[in-house]
Amino acid sequence: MTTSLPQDTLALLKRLGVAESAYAAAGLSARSPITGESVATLRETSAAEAEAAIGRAQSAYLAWRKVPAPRRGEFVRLLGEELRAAKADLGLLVTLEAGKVTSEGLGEVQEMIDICDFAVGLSRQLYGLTIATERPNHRMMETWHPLGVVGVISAFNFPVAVWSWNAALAFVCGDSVVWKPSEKTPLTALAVQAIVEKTMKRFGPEAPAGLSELLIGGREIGDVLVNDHRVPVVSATGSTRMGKEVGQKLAARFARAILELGGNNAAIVAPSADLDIALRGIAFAAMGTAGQRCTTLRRLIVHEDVYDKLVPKLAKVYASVKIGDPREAGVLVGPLVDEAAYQGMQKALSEAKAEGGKVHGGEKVDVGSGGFYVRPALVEMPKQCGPVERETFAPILYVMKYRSIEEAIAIQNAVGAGLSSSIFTLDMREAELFVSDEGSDCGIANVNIGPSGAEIGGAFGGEKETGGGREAGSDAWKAYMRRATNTLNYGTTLPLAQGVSFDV
Ligand code: UN1
Repeated sequence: MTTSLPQDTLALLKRLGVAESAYAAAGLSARSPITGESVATLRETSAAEAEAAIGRAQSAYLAWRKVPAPRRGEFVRLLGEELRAAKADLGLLVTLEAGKVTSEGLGEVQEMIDICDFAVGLSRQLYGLTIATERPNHRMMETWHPLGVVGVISAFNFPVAVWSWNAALAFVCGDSVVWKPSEKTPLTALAVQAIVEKTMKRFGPEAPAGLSELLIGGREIGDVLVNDHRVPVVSATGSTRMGKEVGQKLAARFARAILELGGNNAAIVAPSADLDIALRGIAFAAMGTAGQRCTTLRRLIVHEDVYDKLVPKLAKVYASVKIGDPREAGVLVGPLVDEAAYQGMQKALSEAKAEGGKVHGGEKVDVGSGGFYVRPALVEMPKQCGPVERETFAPILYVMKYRSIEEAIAIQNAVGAGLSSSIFTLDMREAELFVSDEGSDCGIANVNIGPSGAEIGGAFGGEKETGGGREAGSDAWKAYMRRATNTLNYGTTLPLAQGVSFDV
């Protein structure tokens, strides 16, 4: 690369329409994991500014809720158009700031476009039910109404898509959005905010100022959002520890929480599995995004009859996968986000060794650019214990043996997190058992594909310590609206429900 990373980044920000005043100031340092160097510094939002932003968003909501939902859908359609136009630049910015390989950076923007398309259709389908009533000449129905300001707290690993899953739905639902992105990825957030502002201009005065607000900074500024009574729902993506704190604060003021927390996702490889498909599915799910997705495959539960066929092949793939600058063609594994991620990985690996694990890979790789690059680790474990039971946000895949499908499902379910899971099998009974009531206890359960790489349309999220939130598809929109049950009497008497009489 001839030009410097900071130069490339600033040129991209400019092309994406971000005003220089937004990033050329002392304060928070935005680093690229590609080299570890600072590419820009930004001023952090103060608590007073955050409160003012929430106030603007609250006023915006009061105006936006009056705009008919299909018109709000038109706004999101335009947002999708702007994202299509900006895809190459925004995708590259994701690569620079989060370290994702080119196709994954672009894929993340595609996911934003997809949720916009989904939300446009949804804007004409915010249906309520009509319900049979026991009272004559009455009608009972439910109606859905805009909720208010939606708070979004997102993580570095999907620095823009997670915002869009929430924002696209919130906008069609008649809500405004206040976003606190990860302090590790503020630049992509500035770019998205610039794209939203451009869309608002195109849409015209019906889009109120304050419809989309951005708070730059760390946890303290996130807390302002979480504790503000004008914010009836907060969607928070990140660690289980973070979600526990946020969830409790929201509960204390009876606000809604949409929590997308840690995963400790497993795949079962059954004796009948198509091992070529399994190998490719496992490789992408475990090593893609350098193991930094919440849906990353972290535990592989392999039937003892196929273990010796699969694991050596997998070890070969691990030994040969190309690691390096995520902008380079052919590279599949980019950098870890920072040194702390690297240390966390090394700690988990030495714990695994102490528990009897046999480690392939995991070492630091010098790609000549600074940054924290590692060879993904494949760790053969005698049983599920120690670090296998928790999420380490790095490319470590623990492999274990099983004998019966019931045992495999029990191992799969025996961890705190409940996000995603999969089984590789051609045996229909096993596949059906895995997705049945007695099967995987996760929010996502797949057959013959890995646990990561979910598409827009299905509800995304998980159970147990993953937090229970659902986003990005199905009826997830309901979390961004309030439901009212309405009973209307068009008769000339007043019959009471349950046969109660109250004659005055
Ligand atoms: C996340 O890791 O935070 O299913 C979200 C996937 C992506 C989203 C992951 N569509 O892997």
